[in-house]
Amino acid sequence: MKPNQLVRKLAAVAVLCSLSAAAQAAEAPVKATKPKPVDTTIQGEEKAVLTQAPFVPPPIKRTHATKVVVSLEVIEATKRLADGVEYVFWTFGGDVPGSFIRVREGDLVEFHLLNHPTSKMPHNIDLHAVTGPGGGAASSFTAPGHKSQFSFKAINPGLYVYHCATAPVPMHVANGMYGLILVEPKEGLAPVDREYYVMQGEFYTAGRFGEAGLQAFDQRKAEDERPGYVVFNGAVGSLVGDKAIKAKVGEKVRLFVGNGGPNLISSFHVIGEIFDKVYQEGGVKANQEQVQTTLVPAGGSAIVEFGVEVPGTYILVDHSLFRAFNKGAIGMLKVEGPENLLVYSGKEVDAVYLGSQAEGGSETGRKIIELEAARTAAIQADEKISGLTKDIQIARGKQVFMQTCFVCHQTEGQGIPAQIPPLAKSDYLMSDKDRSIRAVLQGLSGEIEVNGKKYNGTMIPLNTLSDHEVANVLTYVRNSFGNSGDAINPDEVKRIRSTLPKPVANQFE
Ligand code: HEC
Ligand SMILES: [Cu+2]
Repeated sequence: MKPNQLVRKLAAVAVLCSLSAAAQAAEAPVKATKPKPVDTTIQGEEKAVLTQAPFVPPPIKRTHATKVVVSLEVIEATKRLADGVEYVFWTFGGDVPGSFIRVREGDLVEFHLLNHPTSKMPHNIDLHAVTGPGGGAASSFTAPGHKSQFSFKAINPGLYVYHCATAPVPMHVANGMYGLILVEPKEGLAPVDREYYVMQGEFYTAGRFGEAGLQAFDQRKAEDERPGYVVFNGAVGSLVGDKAIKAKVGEKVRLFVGNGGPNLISSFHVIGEIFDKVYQEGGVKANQEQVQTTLVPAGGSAIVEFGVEVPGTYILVDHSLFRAFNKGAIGMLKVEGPENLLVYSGKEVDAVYLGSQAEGGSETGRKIIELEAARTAAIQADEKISGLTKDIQIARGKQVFMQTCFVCHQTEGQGIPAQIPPLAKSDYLMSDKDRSIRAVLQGLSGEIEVNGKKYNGTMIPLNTLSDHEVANVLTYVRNSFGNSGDAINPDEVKRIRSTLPKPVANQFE
C-alpha cells in the first residue's frame, strides 16, 4: 500500500470508529463484535446501492476492492399476490424478491441486517456468496426490533441467491425471503444496454389460484409441492402491462434470473427470443450459446443475454406451462423500435394468447372481483338460495352416510335391534344437536336410551371426517328416515371440535 493510501485508509477507519461510537451512544447497547484483522487489499468504503426488482444497481466501475456497507431491513407486510388476493409476505427490503445487491470480487461486505419492530418472527440471512458456515446465518440471527452485523469477503464472483435460514426454513423462504447478490468478477461483465432482475418463487396458499381475500400459508400443500401460485417478482402481473420490462430494437438485454423456490425448478424461457449467451447456474462463464430454455434451480440462478432485433412483446415464462398460464409465471419484455421485416414479419397476438392474465393489475380485473364478491353476498342473503344450500348439504350428507354410517345404522337408519340404535325417528338424535356432533367426532359409548329402548354399545370416533362432512351427514340424518330438522352449519362442528381433546394419534403432529 502506498503511503497516501494508508493515510486515506486510516482516515476512513477513524471516521468509521467515531461513527460507530456515536451510533452506540445513541442507541440501545450493541453486542461487542470480535476485533478483525486488517485486510490491506481494501481501499475506502461505500454504501451499497440496493434496488427492487426488476431493477439492478449500476455496473461497478471501480478497479479496486473496497468495503461495501449493506443495510437490509426485514419487513413482514400484507401485500397483493394477485388481484383481490393478499398474502402476508416476509421480505428483505419490503418486497419480494429481496433487494438486489451488487458488489465486486474481493470486496469486503459489512452486512447489517435489521428486523423491523413490527415483525412477529426472528429472521437471518444465508447468502450463497459467503464462504463461511451457514453463509452468515448464525451471525445474522435477529429478533424483531433488533439489528445484527457481520462481514465477509466476496471471494467468489457469480450471481448468488440469498435467503432467510431461520427455522422453519422452508416456511420463511415460502413467504418470500429470498433475493440475489451479484459478485461481479474483477474484470467486470461485458457491457450491455439493459439489465433486469427477475426472480421466480412459489406461494402455497390455502385457497386455489385467484381465490379472493387474504390467503394463509398452507403447510400441507408446501410439503406436497402443490403451490397455488408460481410467479415472477413476488406477485401475479409484476412484469405485465405497464410494469413490463423494456428495451429498444438493436439493444442487448441481460437478465439476472433467480429462483427462490422453495421447491420448484424453473424452465426459464422467453417466448420469441433465443438466449445468445447463458451463464448457467449463475457462474461467471458464458458456457452455452443459442439456448431456448434454461434451467434455474431452486436456490440458484442463471444469467441470460440476448439482442432484441424485432419490436413487440416477448413473454417470459416458466415453460412448465400450467405454471405460466394458470399459476401466474408470466412476465413481459416490451421492445420498441422500427420493424425489421427481414427478421420477422407478422402481427402481435399476445392479448388473445394471454387471456385474463394480460389484465394483471387492471381496472377490469378488480371490477370482476368486486362483482363476484357482491354476487356471493347476494346468494348468501337470499333465503330461496340458502334453502337450496340445505338441499345440497343433504345430498352431500347422503354420500357420507352411505360410505361411513350405514354399515352400522343400516341404509334406512333403522339400526340393529339391541345392538345399534336407530337414527330413524330417533328422539335421542333430534333432541340435542351438539350431542350428535360430539357423538360423531368423539364416538359414543355407555348406556343410552333411544325411543324408549336401552343400548349399550360403542360407536367409534369418526374424527377424520371434515367439518363439512360432519355437518352434511348430520343434516342428512336429521332430515331423512322420518326426521325433520334444521341444517347443521360446518362452523358449529368446528366450534365443538375445538373444545374436544386432541385424539392421541395426532398429539405429536
Ligand atoms: C361401527 C358402527 C357405527 C358406525 C360406523 C356409526 N355408528 Fe353411530 N352409533 C353406533 C353405536 C353402537 C351407537 C350407540 C352407542 C351407545 O350405545 O352408547 C351409535 C349411536 C349414534 C347416535 C346416537 C344414538 C341415536 O340413535 O340417535 C348417533 C346420532 C349416531 N350414532 C350417528 C352416527 C353417524 C352420523 C354415523 C356416520 C357418520 C355413525 N353414527 C356411524 C355405531 C356406529
Ligand atoms: Cu425469516
